[in-house]
Amino acid sequence: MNNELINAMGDLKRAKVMELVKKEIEKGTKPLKIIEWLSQGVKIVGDLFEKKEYFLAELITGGDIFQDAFEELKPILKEDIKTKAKGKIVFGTVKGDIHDIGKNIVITILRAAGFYVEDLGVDVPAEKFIEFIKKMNADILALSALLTMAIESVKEITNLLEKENLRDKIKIIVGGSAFTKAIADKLGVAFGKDPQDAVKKCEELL
Ligand code: B12
Repeated sequence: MNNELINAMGDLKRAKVMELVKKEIEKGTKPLKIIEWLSQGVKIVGDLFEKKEYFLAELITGGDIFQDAFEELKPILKEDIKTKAKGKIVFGTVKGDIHDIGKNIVITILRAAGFYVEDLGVDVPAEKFIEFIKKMNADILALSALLTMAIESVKEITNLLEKENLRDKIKIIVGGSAFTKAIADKLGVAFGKDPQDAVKKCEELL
């Protein structure tokens, strides 16, 4: 555990975060491990925001530093993924939610693992997901949501899939801090907690 890195991320010390990330890369630490530490640091940012010690500007900075650090890790991520998979995935952050850092990480790793992933972006309406599922004849629908209220958008998507008689033809996986396994179970969908879990669950779903 690199507490210095976790705290530098939580304290929004961009230069320190970048320096420590580079050091970890040089040491040969696995990129997914570094992402785990950065995520713990960004969780501190979220918690301080909740306590009103940080404001929107800090939230934005936190996301931005994470994104910068992730760019450093991207080139070495591929080596960290071993898998047999392959299938077509439609991926997006659901309507009402614009968080995409986690989504982008999971997509990078799924692609590195050999999946074809169509990234529909953020704040994606249910109809657009359905359009792409049909167009691509996709195997899996992957949905990201960090806002609790965005869970409603997932229900809207599953309802529309039922209406279009597509629900049995597509597997659904959700992730992001709005979800727990219990919530996913209630919705009748799979849950992935991080990029490694996403690869594992998508392989199982196929
Ligand atoms: C950075 C950030 C922002 C940035 C987002 C920048 C961006 N481009 O994404 C900005 C500043 C824009 C933002 C805005 C807002 N935010 Co914000 N944000 C965060 C913060 C600090 C970090 C999120 C993050 O990027 N984490 C790092 C990534 C790597 O982690 P992750 O997203 O969880 O993803 C990982 C896993 O969940 C998983 N995963 C993610 N998606 C998927 C999908 C699948 C299929 C799978 C399998 C796995 C998976 O894998 C990822 C990698 O490990 C969180 C705090 C937190 N604890 O999450 C708050 C947080 C999510 N935000 C929050 C809020 C309230 C807001 C705002 C409403 C604030 C406001 N007043 O305007 C707006 C909402 C705007 C909107 N409509 O969406 C709340 C949500 C509360 C709730 N439960 O509803 C949080 C929890 C902060 C808090 N504690 O209050 N935010």
